[in-house]
Amino acid sequence: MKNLIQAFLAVLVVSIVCLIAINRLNASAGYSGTNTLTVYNWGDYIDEEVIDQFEEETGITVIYETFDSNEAMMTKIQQGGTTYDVAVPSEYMVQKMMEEDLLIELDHSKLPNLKNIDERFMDLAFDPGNKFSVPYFWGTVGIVFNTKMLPDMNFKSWDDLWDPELKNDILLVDGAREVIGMGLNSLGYSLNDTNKVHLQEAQDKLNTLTPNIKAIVGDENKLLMANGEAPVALVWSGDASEIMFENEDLDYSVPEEGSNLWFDNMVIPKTAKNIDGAHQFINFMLDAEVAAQNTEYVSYSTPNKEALKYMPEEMVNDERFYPSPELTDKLEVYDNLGKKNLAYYNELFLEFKMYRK
Ligand code: N2P
Repeated sequence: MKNLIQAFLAVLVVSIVCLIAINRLNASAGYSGTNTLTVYNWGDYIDEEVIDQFEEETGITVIYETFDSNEAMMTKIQQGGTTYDVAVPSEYMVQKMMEEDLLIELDHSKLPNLKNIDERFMDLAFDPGNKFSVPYFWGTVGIVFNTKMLPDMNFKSWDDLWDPELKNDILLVDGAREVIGMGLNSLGYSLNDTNKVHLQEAQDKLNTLTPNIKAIVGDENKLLMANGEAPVALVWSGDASEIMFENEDLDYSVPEEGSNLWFDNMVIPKTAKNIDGAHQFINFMLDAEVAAQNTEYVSYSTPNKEALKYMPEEMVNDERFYPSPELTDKLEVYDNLGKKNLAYYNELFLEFKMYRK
């Protein structure tokens, strides 16, 4: 009997030790639903120290993955292979995800820091009442250029890019809406135009830009511009802002014919496993000091009005990156054009990329 009890106790102790070990392993390898959070964001779009702080404060381990276009992000979420807890789509993609029932309604009672967001960026047409999304960064699309390498140019017009002097000089951001949009804007059409004749005209016009294009790139554009390896690039404003701190010869212009005003937003996809953790993460990112630190690092424009108080004045007062409502009113926000039209934009963009080869 004594032996039996001893054996039973031994088995019990071994089982408990095993259970503890398995638990620890799961937590560190990211298998435990409640102790990990999978975040899906644009490349170069967060200060990793902020992630460390969140992990320390909450004990949640963040698994962080990046994408480089709204379309790539959407495809991955639809495939459902990875269960993302937080993603960061732009406004037109938020709307598309809402329509396709891919998002969880946010619990505002778990997001007290939402009060820090400037009202100007709340309750926008793509998500009335911010039911599904909260603002992360915002900005414009424009041209960053090197004033030393191109002393006679100011890029007040999109057509300046077609100057034959710019042979093999231009970097384009690798985005269908941005590039086709530039073609449309340069012809005086809307960024949300779905008229196939207009879109064809835009593609034809873009094809004539080919001799001036050096490359169509992602985040590498920043290094090439900062190092003076290219004199001009079509970029999102925050990329310009970041490299302008590194190279004072650079300037940024939003052409007068019009351009895009965009908003990137945090959402919780339906695939989420850790909905409570996702709210904690979003609320953490909305904290004024966290947002200020993240903004100084990333250099994009923050919608967090409380964060502005902790940021350097020269950053906050720079009208190129914090344009007034009078200026932004003249810009266009992308509409969700629907599946067919979006696919058509992508097709035109792919054809344009192939035309260059
Ligand atoms: C950051 C990209 C920002 C995307 N690298 C603008 N929507």
